[in-house]
Amino acid sequence: MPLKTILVTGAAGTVGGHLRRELAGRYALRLADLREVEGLGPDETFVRADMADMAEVAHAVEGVDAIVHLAAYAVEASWERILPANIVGAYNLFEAARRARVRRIVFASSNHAVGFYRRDRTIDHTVYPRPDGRYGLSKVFGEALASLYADKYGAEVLCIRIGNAEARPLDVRRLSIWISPRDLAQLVRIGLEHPGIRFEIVYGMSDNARAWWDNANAHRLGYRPQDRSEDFAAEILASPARGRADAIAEAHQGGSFTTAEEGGDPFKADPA
Ligand code: 15L
Repeated sequence: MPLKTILVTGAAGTVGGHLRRELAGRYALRLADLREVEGLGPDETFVRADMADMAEVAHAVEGVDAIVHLAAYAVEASWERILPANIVGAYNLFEAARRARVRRIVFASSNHAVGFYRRDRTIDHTVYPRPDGRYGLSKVFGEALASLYADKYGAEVLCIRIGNAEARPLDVRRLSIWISPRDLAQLVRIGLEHPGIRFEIVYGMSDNARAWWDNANAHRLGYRPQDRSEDFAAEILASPARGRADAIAEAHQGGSFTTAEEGGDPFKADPA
């Protein structure tokens, strides 16, 4: 059986790198990005694509079996950055997929779509969005776009509100929202393979004892996370806190995004 061809947009980013490693050998990956993707494996090809350019997106989508849409400006930023990369880019991707009759899409949403929920509240996939900035707002737009394309055009979309996908949790907040690369890959595979998906929202987190999210919808779809943030808790709680103390950020799930302005997440270097 030939491998299914999956288009991964934003493949040169951090999450793209994790998924390439985890999904190697299972799919033929067409890797799209503005930046060249390094070190292509035997089942990988690269296509340069600016998501804000419909013709380039249409070219990237041509002939694939399904799509994992990661491409985005991935921290809080100015409207001038978010609009083309995240909003126009998401529209172009869904519309190009519709025209090319590619139904199955995994959309990388973010915890920042609901970042203004307080940490003392447990939320599930049905809550009303509460974005914590322009970046979070663009992820709410992507989820709404997915809903429209599912209802109106028969798209099949799994939206994953990713917490923080890294090899290990980075700080106290991430103990609640961390997802390991292999658990994220499991969710992406559910999005690509699970029969009968129309429009679903799940949270992208591992088996985290300090979770703020009820991930019953992911479990209903068969998700069984393998990793636990608690295994790193003692070490993280013993290390000095990073960043400035900020009562608003500390009270809300989105953390520093809730008070960030153009500079984005102060724990991440903003390339701007
Ligand atoms: C995100 O959505 C960002 O893309 C990522 O860089 C992290 O900042 C993450 O959220 C987080 O909330 O930790």
